[in-house]
Amino acid sequence: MNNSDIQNLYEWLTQAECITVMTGAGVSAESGISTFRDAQEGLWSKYDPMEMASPEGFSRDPELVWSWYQWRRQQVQQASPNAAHLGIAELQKRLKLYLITQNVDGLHQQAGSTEVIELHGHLFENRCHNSQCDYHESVVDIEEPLKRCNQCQSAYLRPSVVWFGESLDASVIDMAQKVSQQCDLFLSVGTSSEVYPAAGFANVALQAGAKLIEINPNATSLSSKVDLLIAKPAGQVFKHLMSLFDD
Ligand code: BV8
Repeated sequence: MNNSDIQNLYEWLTQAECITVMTGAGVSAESGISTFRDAQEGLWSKYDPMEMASPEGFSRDPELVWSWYQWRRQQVQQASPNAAHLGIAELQKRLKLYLITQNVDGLHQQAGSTEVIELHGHLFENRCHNSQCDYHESVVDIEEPLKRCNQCQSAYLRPSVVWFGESLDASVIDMAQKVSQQCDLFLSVGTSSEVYPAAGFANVALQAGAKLIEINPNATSLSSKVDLLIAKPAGQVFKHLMSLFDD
């Protein structure tokens, strides 16, 4: 691990007034959760996640999409937060730090992070697919088969996540916009920076004069704009970084 990168990261974090962190699926990779663009595993390898995480995909084959989410819930239930989740949670206790995530796995909260801005909803909640019906469940049975809403009987239950082509909650967008505008240091961790509006918040921070750091083993469309690029797995970076806070 390139010590000067981690030393710079440590110095920029401790000198910053206000930090905003944006995470994507890559921050959960070292917890054993496949990212969105990695080849899906086993049974799911022949399906396109972009297709399944969409209302069209659900309407076309609700059983298939429901089973995919139940499989993902089982994958997440067997996973634990890794050093990146734990490091970000610890930094939140020591520094003025806001956390935006595209992930729906809840691992940031499990690691101890609070006030997590979940752009794309939460995997372990269900809601009715009929937008006129307000039925939702905050406890899910990961073995339960696809079922119709108990309240309206007209639509199937589906996970309370934001699918491609669906709008994000306006208040969540406002919060993410605000914390991206007011930070002087923005960290993009484990995201391909391809999904909008999530990928736009780094540019909001840039326009507001913030310094940008990207932590990702692979180059992204953001990489050419950042002030510090750490092309390493997030878990390794945060493990090393947090040892500097302990010195
Ligand atoms: C919207 C929840 C307004 C579900 C997700 C046509 C029609 C409609 C919309 C659009 C359209 N064309 C474009 C759009 C906009 C669309 C979009 O951005 N599409 C992209 C593909 C171009 N966005 C939307 O639809 C959004 N809504 O715009 O509403 C609207 C409404 C109607 C009509 C028009 C507009 C909604 C987007 C939300 C979709 N839901 N998740 C679920 O999870 O099942 S997004 C999904 O992708 C996940 O949340 C995931 O997090 C996210 C982004 O991906 P990443 O997190 O970046 O993950 P990815 O796999 O891509 O990359 C992982 C990265 O980690 C890699 O770079 C890898 O190198 C790195 N990595 C790997 N290991 C590590 C690592 N990094 C660090 N450490 C490691 N160890």
